[in-house]
Amino acid sequence: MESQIQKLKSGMLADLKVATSEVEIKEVEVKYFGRQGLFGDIMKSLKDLSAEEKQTVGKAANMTKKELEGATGKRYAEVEHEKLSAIAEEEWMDVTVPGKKPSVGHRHLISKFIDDIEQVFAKMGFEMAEGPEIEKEYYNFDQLNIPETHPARDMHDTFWVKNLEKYVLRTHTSPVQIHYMEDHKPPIRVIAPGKTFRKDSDATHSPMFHQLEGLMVDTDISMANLKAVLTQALQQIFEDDSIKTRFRVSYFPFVEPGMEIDCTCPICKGNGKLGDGVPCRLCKQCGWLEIAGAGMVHPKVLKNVGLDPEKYTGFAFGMGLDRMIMIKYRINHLRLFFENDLRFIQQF
Ligand code: FA5
Repeated sequence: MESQIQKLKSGMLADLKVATSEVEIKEVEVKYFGRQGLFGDIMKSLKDLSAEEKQTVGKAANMTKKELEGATGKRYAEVEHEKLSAIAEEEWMDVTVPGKKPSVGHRHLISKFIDDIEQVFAKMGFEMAEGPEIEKEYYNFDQLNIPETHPARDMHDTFWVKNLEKYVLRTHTSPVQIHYMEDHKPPIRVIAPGKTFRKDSDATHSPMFHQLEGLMVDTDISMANLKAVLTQALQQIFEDDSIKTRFRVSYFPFVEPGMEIDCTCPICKGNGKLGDGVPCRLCKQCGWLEIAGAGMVHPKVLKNVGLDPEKYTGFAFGMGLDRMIMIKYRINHLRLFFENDLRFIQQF
């Protein structure tokens, strides 16, 4: 009987040695100590022994069981340790290696330029205003005296909002004039930079571009004020005191008279050619660059917002900001503004 116990012991120890997971150890436990287990068979056969033998064999059997239970516990611990070591090996990392720096973006040149321009106008007492980019036809066209038949309303120029009748992506910042005059009484001195949208696309036209609207309304505003404000502003924006402006007659339904404003070319200083006689490519040798549409606010527009045109006059202008940035920073394609290539953006 004692040799049977020894055999069982070495059998179980061998089985435990090759068990490599908790499940396998459990199977070994069941094989030996389970209800139908091999150890149970030995205990059952004790009943056939003499009282004296029962005592010695029983004692030996109990001691062996204890030993085997200890060995099982040890094997569980070993397997757990092996499992954790494998995980540690797999997930090992060197915490002393320097981390990767997350790349930080850069303020876009257009945002920087708008901030700079706001500073220039703020010094002249202009406030900042905003308006919606998805605009009612009423504000974008009707209130600005742009009749239903005007070509600017044409599908070729304008993005109409589908399923939202009479809404457009604003084609200019001029509707902010109307919003502002509805909410404020003169004296008014305000600028409104923002995104505008038209069905255009080439090196100097993009479907989304930026404009800056300016509006000044009071009891005694004339074109002299417009000239003074814009000349001052352009000199500061281009950081060049020699810049001059000129007005050319033009037509916008919301101003009367209407004009295009040109400024002397900041590259050739209005000469049409550079110091060494090379023709100036920026202004195509004419010495002037078109900068803004402008004019005196049309009496009908003043009436539309409830202001008496006999009492109040005002000027308004709208600059194309992207073109001004192209001029100031010598950028030759609008596309560069919208590709979001950090190598470009980080230069400014
Ligand atoms: C206007 O949009 C008028 N609202 C300006 C105005 C305001 C006149 C107040 C009178 C009083 P215009 O369509 O000319 O005008 O556009 C103004 C400027 O926006 C242009 O000179 C040009 O610099 C810029 N611009 C127009 N279309 C584009 C485009 N597709 N891409 C980039 N810039 C553009």
